[in-house]
Amino acid sequence: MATPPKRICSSPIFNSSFEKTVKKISIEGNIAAGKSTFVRLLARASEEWEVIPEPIGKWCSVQTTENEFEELSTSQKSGGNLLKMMYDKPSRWSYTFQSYTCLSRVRSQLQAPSAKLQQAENPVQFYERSVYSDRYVFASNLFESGDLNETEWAIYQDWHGWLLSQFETEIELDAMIYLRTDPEKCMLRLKHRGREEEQDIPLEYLEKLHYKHECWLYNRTTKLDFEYLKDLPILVLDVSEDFKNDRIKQQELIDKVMEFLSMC
Ligand code: UDP
Ligand code: D5M
Ligand code: MG
Repeated sequence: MATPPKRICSSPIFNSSFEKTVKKISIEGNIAAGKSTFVRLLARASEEWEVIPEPIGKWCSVQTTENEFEELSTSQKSGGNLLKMMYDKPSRWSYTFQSYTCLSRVRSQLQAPSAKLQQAENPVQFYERSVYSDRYVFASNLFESGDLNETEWAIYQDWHGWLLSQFETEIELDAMIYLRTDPEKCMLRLKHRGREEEQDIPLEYLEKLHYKHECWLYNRTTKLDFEYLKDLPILVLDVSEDFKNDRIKQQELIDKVMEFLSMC
């Protein structure tokens, strides 16, 4: 299902008279829906497509600034595994986690296209998730579950809104792709992936995140604070069936993405 675009899709990467445009698309979906698998597919599908994976490695091994602590060993420089800390003690670490994920996503979304992409006729950058899923899925859910308190949620929304307004034109997306599948399937995939930090995640958490995604990207009933997001084109792809090992299914998905891109 694709909603028609109501906004011109262009993000200037050159300010010269030879203005080229790069489309910025985020890939959204629940934990273990298949986003990383899907972006790897996209990266192989076209020379004109570049993917920016979620910087999860940074969250699992927070590093202190090297220059400041030159005398420290590598293990001493590590600020720890923030993902694990958040899952182990969400009421203590959720706010810290949101500040760090948002910082790393802003950095990712500001990343200039590669030299190769700048030569492309129809360049596209695909991001695994976005600063918007941070807020409208995760942070909002953590607030509702009491792991962010009223004060933290208010401060978060204040700086999140302000920060994005400062980088508005550079960060704005042209469209989103929602990889939709039920929470039970995500749980199976999560267990299959076996990421250590996530092994105690209950199905109930995935159900809550699923509901957040559905309200935001499928039913489009979430109250949004960024005007342009309200009309953003969204392609919904059902990924309940295995596509990782199914060439035909993969091609079907790529075809849908190509058709969608031609409309936005
Ligand atoms: N996976 C799978 N079949 C699929 C898609 C994903 O078996 O069609 C597996 C994938 O190999 C991984 C797990 O499901 O072990 C979660 O996928 P991924 O890491 O891509 O999900 P993400 O969390 O990035 O959405
Ligand atoms: O997402 C990677 C992991 O990171 C997964 O355990 C969810 C978690 N994550 C990602 N962003 C957030 C925010 N903003 N808050 C809390 N948790 C988050 P995966 O879906 O596996 O690629
Ligand atoms: Mg992933």
